[in-house]
Amino acid sequence: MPERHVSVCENDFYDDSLKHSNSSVGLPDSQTEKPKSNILLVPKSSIRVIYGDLGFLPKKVRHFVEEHARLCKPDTIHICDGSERENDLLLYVLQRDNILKRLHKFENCWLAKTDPADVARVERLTYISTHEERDTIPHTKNGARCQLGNWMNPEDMEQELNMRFPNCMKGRTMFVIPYSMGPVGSPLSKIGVQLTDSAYVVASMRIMTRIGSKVVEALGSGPFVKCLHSVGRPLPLTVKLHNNWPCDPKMLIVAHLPEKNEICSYGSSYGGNALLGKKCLALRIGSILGHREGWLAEHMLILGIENTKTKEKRYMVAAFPSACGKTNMAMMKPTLPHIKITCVGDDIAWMRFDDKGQLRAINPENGFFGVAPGTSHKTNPHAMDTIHKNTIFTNVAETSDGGVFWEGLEDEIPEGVKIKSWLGDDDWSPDSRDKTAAHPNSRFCTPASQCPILDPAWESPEGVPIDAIIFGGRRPAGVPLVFESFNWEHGVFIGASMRSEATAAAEHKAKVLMHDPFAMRPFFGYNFGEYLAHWLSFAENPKNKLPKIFHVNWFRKNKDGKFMWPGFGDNCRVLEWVMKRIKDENVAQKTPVGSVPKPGSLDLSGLDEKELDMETLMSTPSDFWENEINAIYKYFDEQVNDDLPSSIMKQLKDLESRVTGGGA
Ligand code: TSX
Ligand code: MN
Repeated sequence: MPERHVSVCENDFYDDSLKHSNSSVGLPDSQTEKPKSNILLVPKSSIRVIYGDLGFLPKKVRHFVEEHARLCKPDTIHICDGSERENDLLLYVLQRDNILKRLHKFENCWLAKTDPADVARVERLTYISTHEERDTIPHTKNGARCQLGNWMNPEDMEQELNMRFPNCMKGRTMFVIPYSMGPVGSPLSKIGVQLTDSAYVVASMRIMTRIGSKVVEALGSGPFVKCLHSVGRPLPLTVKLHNNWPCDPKMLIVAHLPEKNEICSYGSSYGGNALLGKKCLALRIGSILGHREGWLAEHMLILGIENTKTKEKRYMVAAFPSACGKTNMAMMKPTLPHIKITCVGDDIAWMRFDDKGQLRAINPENGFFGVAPGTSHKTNPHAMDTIHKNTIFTNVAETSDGGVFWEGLEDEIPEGVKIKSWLGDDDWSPDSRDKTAAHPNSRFCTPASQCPILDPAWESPEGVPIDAIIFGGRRPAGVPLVFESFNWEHGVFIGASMRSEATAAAEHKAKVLMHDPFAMRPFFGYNFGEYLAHWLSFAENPKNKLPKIFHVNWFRKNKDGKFMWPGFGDNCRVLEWVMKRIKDENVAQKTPVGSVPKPGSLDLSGLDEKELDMETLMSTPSDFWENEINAIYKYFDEQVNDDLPSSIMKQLKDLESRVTGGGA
């Protein structure tokens, strides 16, 4: 790519823009409501709009910008149009300020290193604020801490926000990002407007969502989610920054105010804390809107699967907790020659039953924000082919030839190339002081359009038809490779009972089974009991063609601790079986837990069948399941308590009687 990014002079550019811009934020005009208390009015023209024009924004957006400019007091305002010219300017500024470094090995690729204290979502400080606590979370039992979200009352929340946002953007530019989750103009899409004082956030939002003037046009006078984000470091600085990365982890908060259609995030610029379209809007606020409007916002990948022999094509969604390889599955390279997989999305699905009763899904995102470590040509070749241009990497290691490195790429780095770890050790080796070269939560942020197996219908405004819903988890024991639910209610129960092996905390190595219902535990926007009732309600409409529901487990281990299933591209064999079940082929047999493939019905051609113990891989040991059932009882009782729908409790009791042989 040309060096033109560097040749753009930021000051000239902004000064030049200013000549064409005559708007500014000052005293409220006649159409503006008087600002609420403790906002000091500033004289007209004290906050210059240096890019774009406030006058081109819909009145409601303009008022939102003006009100928050008066609150946060940025020096200047930049209204994003989403143009290439604008992106060049942002990349120039980010480079000049040593926040992004160009990776010369690739085309238009960039490396960001954060403050080591700002590297992940902070669930503990992520709140949903509603008048009624029970609208947000179930009442727990036995004094248990609620694992299904954090609630704060609106009065306390207002105080928390008032401690942070006034004057928080002093000396900085406030960017206004109009963005669409979902294709611009699709009836299934939602629009947000994010105010942020971070150019890194703008550059990332430009990849992960659709931004700019086309969104403003589509918005018109319609509703939008108000999103406010600040790094929490007004200028001049009062502390020394690490890696020039402004943040204030001590004051971090991610607040959702569904009753005001607002999201406020302070103190972090990292992914899910700061790119407010993704987890905050598309999942937490999205699930609330879906509950209200009769649709589903889910933490699911969407893929297409085609059998080129029978010419049949279907779409499926799948929900997995973290560390199960969801992005790998979304872009799977099948090992069966007659199976073709296409990718619609790797993280979020917005789904609704159309007027014919067909479930349809869109991917509200525009890019992939994937975990880098573990991604390689072996585990995910299509991701590797996606990220070699127009990508922002965060907290990965760099190589002396201007490339990137992370754990999992050991076999892919050229001879003689040196590795500089994310923490700055510039001759890193596996026995260096920095334990890993890349941070374990390091990311690539890359446009979906570059994925070589992107589905042709991935931006279809009506969504793709969904015929199977797959849940999954990392289960070392007891859980079969695949099983099918007996019906919709049983399937909802399977989603509610999901567990997955995870490292309990960064400092402990021990793996424990964590409950993660629907892989949504950190992302529920409202009471999980009501969420289950919402899922169950789709069975009440006789018009709805309910998709079949499955559970998969790629991670079962044998007595020697070895994985029993080859996984990765071989998972297409399981998906092909799912496809047969969609067509009601007689290839399933009942177990107490669900229906598993009949012997011989999974295509295992090309695999070393002597190495595969399919019987054990599909088994449902009753001692294991009795323990599992007890853990689910305890979880439902303590965490969901009175809000658990009775039919879900009945499903658990039915499972228990099937497992114990009808005794209970
Ligand atoms: O992503 C994974 N998938 C899904 C792929 C479509 N992973 C990686 C998980 C970490 C994010 C897997 N790991 C999968 C899997 O299906 N299966 C396993 C376990 C496994 C690991 C290695 C081997 C087999 C199974 N075999 C060899 O290494 C030779
Ligand atoms: Mn996710």
